[in-house]
Amino acid sequence: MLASCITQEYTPRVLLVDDTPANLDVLVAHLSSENIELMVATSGQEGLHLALTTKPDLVLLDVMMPDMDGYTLCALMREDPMLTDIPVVFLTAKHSEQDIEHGLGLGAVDYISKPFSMPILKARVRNHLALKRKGDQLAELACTDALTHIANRRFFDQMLDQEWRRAERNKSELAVVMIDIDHFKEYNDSLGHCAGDQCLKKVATTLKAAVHRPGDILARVGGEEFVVLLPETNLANATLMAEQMRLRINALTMLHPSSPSGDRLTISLGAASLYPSPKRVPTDLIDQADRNLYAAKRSGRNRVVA
Ligand code: GH3
Ligand code: MG
Ligand code: MG
Ligand code: MG
Repeated sequence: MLASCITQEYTPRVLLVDDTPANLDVLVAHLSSENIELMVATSGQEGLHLALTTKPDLVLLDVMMPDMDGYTLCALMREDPMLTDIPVVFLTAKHSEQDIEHGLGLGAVDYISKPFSMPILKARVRNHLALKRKGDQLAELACTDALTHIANRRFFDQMLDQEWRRAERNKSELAVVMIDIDHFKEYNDSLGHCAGDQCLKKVATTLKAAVHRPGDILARVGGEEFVVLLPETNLANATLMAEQMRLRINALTMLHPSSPSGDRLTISLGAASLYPSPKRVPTDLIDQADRNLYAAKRSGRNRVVA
């Protein structure tokens, strides 16, 4: 799912991992004056668990811990796609040149040796959090359609790939619905490009309202073309969702004065589903939905073909 870090109120979260409770107490006492939500773990294992479940924006990590040392935890985080973007700062008594080189070599963004200056630690934490936020915002922009603010084609392609592999592993069915606005060229020609843009926003919002399950993804993949990715969904349920979308757009009763088929804005939809296997590729699914969409267009528009 697209996280929204651009527009939402934001309190960064920092995970502190240290096996010595007194060290954690000092950090919590000083960092609690910052606009930060703090979480603490007293072992490497607990740190890994909290990182996975809470997705912090920064980890301050001790090195010497009995169950799993900080170097190991940092290396595990770098290898895990869910954790690899979370910056790690080592905060440790180990201060030799080799220690620091090793820690930074594991992908930590910073290495702070004890004893350290609390004001400098705070300044570094602020800087790392600001960088993390910029990175998150860029990542979100790269996945978002600028006009409608739903997912874009890049994000859709990534998710199709990911869900394809997941469905292949789980032997589950994967469905898509392709959606295209009817006679949109005429809409633009008669009402103007600005009205066309407003219409695209309204259609995106209306389609989005029909997408309820957290794993389902609606994206704008072309000028007036949208697609919904529906994991673990059969053709009957995909068709049902497509029909609900068609009805929601009909219910808007948006005027389309130059439409060759009536005076209201409508959409055509093509649904398809399959069980991913090594003999097939994701474009097989998209191509089938596309063929059904064009069958819907040829047979009169404002309809679903599955
Ligand atoms: P059909 O019912 O067969 O789909 O006909 P159509 O006119 O909708 O399809 P066509 O592909 O001929 O035209 C699509 C139009 O969508 C052409 C283009 O001007 C318009 N369009 C594409 N992207 C945008 C956009 O970002 N904003 C606006 N306002 N119009 C767009
Ligand atoms: Mg320790
Ligand atoms: Mg089109
Ligand atoms: Mg069209």
